[in-house]
Amino acid sequence: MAKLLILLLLALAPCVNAQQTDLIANTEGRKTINLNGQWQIIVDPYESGFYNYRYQPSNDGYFKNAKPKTKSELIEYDFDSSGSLNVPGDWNTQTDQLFFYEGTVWYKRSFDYARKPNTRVFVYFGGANYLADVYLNGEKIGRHEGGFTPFNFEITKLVRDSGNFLVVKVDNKRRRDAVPTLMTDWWNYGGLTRDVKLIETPTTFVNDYFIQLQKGSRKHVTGWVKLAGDKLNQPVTIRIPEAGFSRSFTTDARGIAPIDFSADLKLWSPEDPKLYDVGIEAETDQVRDRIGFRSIETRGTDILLNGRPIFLRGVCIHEEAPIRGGRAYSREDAQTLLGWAKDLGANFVRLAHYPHNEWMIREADRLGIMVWSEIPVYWTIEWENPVTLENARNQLGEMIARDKNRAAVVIWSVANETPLSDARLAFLKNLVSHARSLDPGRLLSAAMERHYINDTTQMIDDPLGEYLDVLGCNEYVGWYDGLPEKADHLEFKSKYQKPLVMSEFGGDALYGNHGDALTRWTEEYQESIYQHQIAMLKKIPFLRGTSPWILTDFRSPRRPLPKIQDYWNRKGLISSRGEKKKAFYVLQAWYRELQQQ
Ligand code: GCB
Repeated sequence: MAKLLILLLLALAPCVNAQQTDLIANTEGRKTINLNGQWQIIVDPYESGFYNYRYQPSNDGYFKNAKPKTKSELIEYDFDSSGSLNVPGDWNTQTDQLFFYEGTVWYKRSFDYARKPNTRVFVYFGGANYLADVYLNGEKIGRHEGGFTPFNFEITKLVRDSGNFLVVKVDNKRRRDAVPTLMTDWWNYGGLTRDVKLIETPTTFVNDYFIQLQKGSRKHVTGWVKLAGDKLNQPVTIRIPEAGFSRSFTTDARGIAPIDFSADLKLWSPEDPKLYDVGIEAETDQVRDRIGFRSIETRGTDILLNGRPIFLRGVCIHEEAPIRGGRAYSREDAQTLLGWAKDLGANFVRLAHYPHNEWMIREADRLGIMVWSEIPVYWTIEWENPVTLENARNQLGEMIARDKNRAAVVIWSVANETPLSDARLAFLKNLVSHARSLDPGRLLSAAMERHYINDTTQMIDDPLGEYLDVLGCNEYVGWYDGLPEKADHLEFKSKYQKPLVMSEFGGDALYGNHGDALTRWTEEYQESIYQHQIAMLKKIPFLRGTSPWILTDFRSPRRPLPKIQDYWNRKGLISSRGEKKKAFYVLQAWYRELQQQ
């Protein structure tokens, strides 16, 4: 009972980061000052910049950026003569010394900023893996947990005209109670991995908005606008000039105005990814965005885009930079990865296993690629820990906050391959209802497991399926589960009358390694998996999408086999250097065939 009460209280708590201001969701449409570039860094494995020798938090840690004032003063660190790292970017691939490092690195960047009267200023981080403590001019301004979602803190009162120093302690130690937990199959890239910027706003500004088609409708737009500041009660106009639309709404005492209107809009689709310029104009602030409108729903075992059944021809992608390696963070990275997906014939990508940087979503919007976006509730999370649940809820909320206006995102996924238990079901049901309350329009899914009910039948009956719109299912027939031929005799059954996306299948091949189709790690073996898998998948009557594992090879500490893996998961259809393996063409041929239908 007590546990239930705690869970309930936590579920009602608005945000895990008490000091944090609401996310300024659209940073593209406002005035920003870029803080990317070289930051000074101090590697601090013992966290002695944070704790004193009695392991108590210290009052004059590295965040003070102190300098000796006399020749006798003892100060044992100095940002300005320490090394530097590029931001955005992970630390692991910028210097060999930090390749396997998991711990704390301090970042410092100095800047000048002449604040104009009647403005507010925020510091915005696209992502910091995993735990970030942020200080400005020696004062703590906030903490953020979670490696893949954005956050911002207001610095209006602290910022000065010149000589500001922003210090961030970034700690990527894995923890049993964290999200993700200790065990994953990807590299734990640490650091300020995404863009950092200052955002300048008027005193009362458009903090956030949600402008999308109402579920089930292709004309009716609903949502809300939210102002922050002291002039909360204002008229706000939504303008879509190209559609000849303009309508005013009035925000209430909390600064919120529900939005509700009908408009004749050309719908967004992979064939025609139409985006409109949308203006959100209050008296005190104006923001612009590029928004697409489309409907997404399910009917029986079908997925309907704009009312028409579709098949999701997809592929999974990790957020790793092609060729350069390390975390992807730029528009060019997104263009390369999504360009390869297009080349494959994909109209859909599963962005595994955490929210990717915003460029990916913005580019997908522009290119007409549907997106499955997920949070790192992966494998064996602490299902009974209310703090873990709150952390997962917060990451889910931040993912939805950033991308809720992107037409490309059609599916939010709450988990990947999580083992059945009552506690896990309660945890994931909580996430499902949280996602629905934040975004009633999109489809919800999770990558689940299945099990054999006899030698030739796989059953999908995970109790979580009842709460999802789309069933996601990972299977490795031909790799972890028998040889490729095994797929020929397999049948899939489902307890639910719902669409299935085969969210993972595949196997490893080292590019350029050739042999016969039964020799592990060869391109021929991987090719054979895809041939047998595709034949099997074609026979599943309720299959409405596939996202095989995975577009490109990616780094993983779990994959040490010398000369083959060398700490890479080799299930990519493309090598880390951009070379296409044989299986790529097998999948491409099938996707072309599907495209003709
Ligand atoms: C899975 C996981 C994925 C792994 C993959 C593999 O089921 O969801 O994160 O990387 O298998 O290669 O084993």
